[in-house]
Amino acid sequence: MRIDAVTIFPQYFDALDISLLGKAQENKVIEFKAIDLRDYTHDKHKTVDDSPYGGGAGMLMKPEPWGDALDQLLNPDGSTVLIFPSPAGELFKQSTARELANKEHIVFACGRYEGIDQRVFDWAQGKAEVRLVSLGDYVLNGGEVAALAMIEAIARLIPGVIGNSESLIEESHSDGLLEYPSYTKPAVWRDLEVPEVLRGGNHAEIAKWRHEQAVARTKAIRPDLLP
Ligand code: JDK
Repeated sequence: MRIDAVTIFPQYFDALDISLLGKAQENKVIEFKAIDLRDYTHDKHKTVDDSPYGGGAGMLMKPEPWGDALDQLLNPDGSTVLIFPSPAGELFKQSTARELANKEHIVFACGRYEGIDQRVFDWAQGKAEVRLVSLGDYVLNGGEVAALAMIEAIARLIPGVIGNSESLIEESHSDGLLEYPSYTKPAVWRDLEVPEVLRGGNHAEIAKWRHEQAVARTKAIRPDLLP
């Protein structure tokens, strides 16, 4: 899988060289590149923004640098998935990550200011599979942090990125419930004991207890996740 990110702040994506994703890049399991949008400007000041037609507060991103950058990046056969992180997009979910983990090439177009000229989205339709995707219902300063979170959620589903694939199998059996509580040694810490059932070694009983805990937590904290 190849992932590109177009941005005026490529340094954000240095974080992808750390830990499991860094290892996955070294092993050529994933290939990641951050592209500086300013490399596709043609004026002395490398301008990427301008004021909005019709008025209003703030600045917008000009279409020309986006067009020139994406001309270079999108597969000519239309097979690239082009993701615009946006507070106005579809919500990014685990199911979105699963779907995107099967793609050969994803480009994240990371806007700044108040966003990007609408014609960039309109032009890209037909040249790629275009998706506006929101990380959640809050406003960030740009698309970079949202893209980083999505990249991490997608990449960890690719075989060979996470060492312990049993972790992923267990996740897939969690039925969309919140996690059950987990414990490690010591058995007693600051007068707090690890629940007896987990120390008994009865695996059927442990599985039942964990499921009950997950359901109770979900009911209390995220009832919207229950059927
Ligand atoms: C990409 C720019 C910042 C965008 C205007 C008016 C009410 C705000 C600032 N999940 C998520 N949250 N935020 C993003 C995201 C923000 C971005 C960009 C992604 C590019 N910004 C920005 C829009 C406004 N808008 C209506 C909400 C202000 C993704």
